[in-house]
Amino acid sequence: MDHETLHAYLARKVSDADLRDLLDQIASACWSISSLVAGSALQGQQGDSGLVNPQGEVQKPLDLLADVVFARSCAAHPKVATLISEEVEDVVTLKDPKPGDFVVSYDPLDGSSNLDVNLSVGSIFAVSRVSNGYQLPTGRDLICAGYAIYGPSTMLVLTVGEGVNGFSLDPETDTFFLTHPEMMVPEDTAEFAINISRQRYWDAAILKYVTDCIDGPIGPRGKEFNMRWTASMVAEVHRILVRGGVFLYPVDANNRAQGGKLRLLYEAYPMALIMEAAGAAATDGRAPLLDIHPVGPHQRTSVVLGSRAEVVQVAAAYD
Ligand code: AHM
Ligand code: MG
Repeated sequence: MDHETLHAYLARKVSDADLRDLLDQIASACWSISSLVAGSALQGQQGDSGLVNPQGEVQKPLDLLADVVFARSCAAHPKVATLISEEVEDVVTLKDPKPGDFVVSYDPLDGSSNLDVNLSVGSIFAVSRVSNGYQLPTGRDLICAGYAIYGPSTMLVLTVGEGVNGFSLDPETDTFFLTHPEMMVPEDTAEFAINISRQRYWDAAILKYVTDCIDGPIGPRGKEFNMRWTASMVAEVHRILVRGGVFLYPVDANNRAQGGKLRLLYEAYPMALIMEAAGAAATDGRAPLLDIHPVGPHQRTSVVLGSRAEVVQVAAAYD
């Protein structure tokens, strides 16, 4: 085995020592969360906590633990000024923000409905710099984004602006090694991901796009499509990075009042930065997700991301 460590990769690629240290801290938070996830049944941390998050969703014990781990790791860094977490109602100000300080937005444990059934979950994060005294970063402010996936193996997938690189956690040494350099999403795909149980709520455009895929060779697309849905965005994005595909969680008649299902700052933005850095696209069906202006920390959005040619097809269905 001759893989570069995450630490060596960061030393080579990230010139700002503060950002490098922050990414090291985030990686160690992900390593801790990976152990918590692996031990959750033995530690009696499955089931619901009986609490709800700011969006009224039931929190799992591990949602809360992962949030504490993530927040502590980030707060230990002297230049982190602001934290925005899925599990915390208000934006947390850690210090008087100075220009160049960091804002970290994160979902400490995404897809946590998969925990009790032992399927992949993950952590999602984005880093930006404090700017203009405005608390919420826009998508184009992000300087780095990534996710950790806790699956058959634990991986950290990262972009520091250009390119996307995947690091696998070696359980023998508790070290992340670069195993998936320069991940790129193929432009074309024949695999889509959507929660089809919501079909009766879909807009006409989504219904047309999915119906055309399902019609396969006898429909307008003229080819066979496959479908996957893991109910874990990290797992969907990881699959798309490895073998292509398109993921849709659109605004529909049932979630329109909330603005959609997935959250802009700590779910959609980070995955959009990763997709764009891997040659793929990420939109709300029409416009790039990174161009949406945030108005609240827990704002939701429609999400369509993955292989470029399919994202274009969805946009065409909306037109
Ligand atoms: P969460 O942050 O509460 O875990 O919700 C986000 C998750 C995504 O990972 C996934 O794409 C989606 O919710 C699944 O939703 P559904 O249960 O409607 O299939
Ligand atoms: Mg989430």
